[in-house]
Amino acid sequence: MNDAATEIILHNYAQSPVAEKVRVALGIKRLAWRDVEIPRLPPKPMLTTLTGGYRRTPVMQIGADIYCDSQCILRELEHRHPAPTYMPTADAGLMWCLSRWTDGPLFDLAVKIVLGSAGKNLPADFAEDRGRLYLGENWAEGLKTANSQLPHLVSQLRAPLSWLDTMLADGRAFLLGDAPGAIDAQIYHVVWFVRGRFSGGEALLSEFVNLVRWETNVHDLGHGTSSSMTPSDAIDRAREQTPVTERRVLPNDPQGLDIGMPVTVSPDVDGGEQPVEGTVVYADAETVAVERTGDDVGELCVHFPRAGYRISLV
Ligand SMILES: N[C@@H](CCC(=O)N[C@@H](CS)C(=O)NCC(=O)O)C(=O)O
Repeated sequence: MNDAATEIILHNYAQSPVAEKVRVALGIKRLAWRDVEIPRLPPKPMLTTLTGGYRRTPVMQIGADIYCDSQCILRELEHRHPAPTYMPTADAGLMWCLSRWTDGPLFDLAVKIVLGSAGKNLPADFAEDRGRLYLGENWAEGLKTANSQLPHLVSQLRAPLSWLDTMLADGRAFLLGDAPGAIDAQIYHVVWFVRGRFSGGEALLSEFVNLVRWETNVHDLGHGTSSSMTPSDAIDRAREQTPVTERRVLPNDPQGLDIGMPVTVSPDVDGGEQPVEGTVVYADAETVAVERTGDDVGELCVHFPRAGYRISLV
């Protein structure tokens, strides 16, 4: 396969903590990738042309295959580039389970701390977009609650930080030992977000010297090697390539999914997001991939995690 078919393209922006998770993950595997900058706020027409409506950050593209959500992205990177592995111990299953907590409740807590502490300093359009995405329809109320409960919210974050700090006191370089793993990136992105965007972040983290040493180790892994690409070149790439996803649905699918079945897929949270429409190409316990034909881009295959996503039959 030529470079165009296999080159990793990451649609992201610098300030995104979830993109930082994936950039660190690219660094762990020392991969080369193309960096497409996307807007921080919708509309994101060049991105949604590829995804069919999914608007979150980041999204990975390889040829005409589009991978939504960092969970799905890390899994695909591990599949295509197995060494060095994201799972350096024999506990991969437990690590995936733990990542449901880092990517869900832990990240949501950090978002509440960052948005709640920023209060009136948040630009109105940003507050409205992220408020609705993370705090539901009553987001304005949610922001006030987060602001008034800030000390409590910080106490909820301080506990896991203290557990990790105690564990790291044995001098290990990374959470699982000498080698970095996916879980380092999955916890690091929350610490990076809190340090960079919560006004009390520095003070909170300074309590944890072992965690700060680990943070430096993860930071020093770098982000692999990136070079920029324009959004329109990424769209051209998708048009010129064809999806490589295998057509297969594993038995015992709880939703009775089958190849060719029309479905919609969206994050299983109340974020007011547009579901992606397509027909099932691949489904197993952890992934679903749907085929769609996009304006200007032809046939694409869009991949999502099963855990955390809702598939509706149409
Ligand atoms: N579960 C998703 C979460 C992605 C997410 O919420 N990303 C944030 C940025 S850090 C986002 O999309 N914010 C709104 C935006 O970028 O438009 C993942 O792991 O990729």
